[in-house]
Amino acid sequence: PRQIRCWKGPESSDSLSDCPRVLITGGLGQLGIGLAQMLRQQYGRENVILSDIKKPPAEVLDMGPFVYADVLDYKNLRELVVNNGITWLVHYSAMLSAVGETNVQLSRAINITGLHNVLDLALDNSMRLFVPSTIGAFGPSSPRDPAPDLCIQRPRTIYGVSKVHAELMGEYLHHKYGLDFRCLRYPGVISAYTHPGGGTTDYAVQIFHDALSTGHHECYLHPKTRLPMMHISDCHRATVEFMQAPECQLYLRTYNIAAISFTPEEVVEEIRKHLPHLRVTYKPDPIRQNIADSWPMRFDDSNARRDWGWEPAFGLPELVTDMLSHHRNRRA
Ligand code: AKB
Repeated sequence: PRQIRCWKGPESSDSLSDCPRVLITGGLGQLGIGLAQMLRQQYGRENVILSDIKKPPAEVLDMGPFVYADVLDYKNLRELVVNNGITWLVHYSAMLSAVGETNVQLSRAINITGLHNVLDLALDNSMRLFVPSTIGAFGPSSPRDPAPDLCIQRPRTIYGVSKVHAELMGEYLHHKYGLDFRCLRYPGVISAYTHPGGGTTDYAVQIFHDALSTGHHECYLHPKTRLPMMHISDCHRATVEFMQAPECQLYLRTYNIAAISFTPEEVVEEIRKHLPHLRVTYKPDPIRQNIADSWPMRFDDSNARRDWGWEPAFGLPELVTDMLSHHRNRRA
């Protein structure tokens, strides 16, 4: 059963009052556009507003509403929330793991001060707030194979530290003031149309571009570095299903979600079933290798499966086939 009824189309007179009005921050990153598309299919084009500090490409403007929003500017955010009657806030604005280490101050501002702004806004305006966390919220002293929902978390990146802070602040405000805070720990997300930018898991996106363009990929991780990964459509579906889950089913406020776990060597082997001539060289980059070595190899997502029915659709063979066919279609 769903808590929120679906948008029934423009003719339905009672449909709009049942619909969430969604604002997505950091909307032009890897995840925002696809999530907006999925939400718009269910709740209507005008009920989902993408925002970012960057200028959107024309095709994004054609898809639905877009506004400028700077997560460091509380007044700007508040104006958007009030003027648009926002009820769900999806906070995608963040600096990822590897790039965060090159500018810790900026990362701290975006990932921590920005988070404080959306927490205050969500609390003051009774919004449901979704903040993604990550495999990066774990560190070398966490159990790595698999990492459960509740265990030691001592990450060694500013990104990880800020995500643990987000998990704890959101849960604190939920328990103290009833904030409807929801948080999923995402694995590395693999997408064909949008790029991540600055993450440790980005090789698993880049390798598909390289496989079909130059036929050569230089991997910055060791061939045997295993990390949890997920197809972007599984990630969007998990997010929507979790946002729609009735509150009474949520025994936790922060859940791991898992799909696949692979090493560079294993994804290469799978891609070579389609492209036997793919050439891969390995040149581990100390910063990203060090980060990856401190992260879980596998996620235990049994609580998400039990509480709100999470189930991934893409295994490694399906993911590889889908990524290659999207890239081929784009190139055709
Ligand atoms: C990163 O690599 O930083 C992100 C993540 C796993 O959170 N993709």
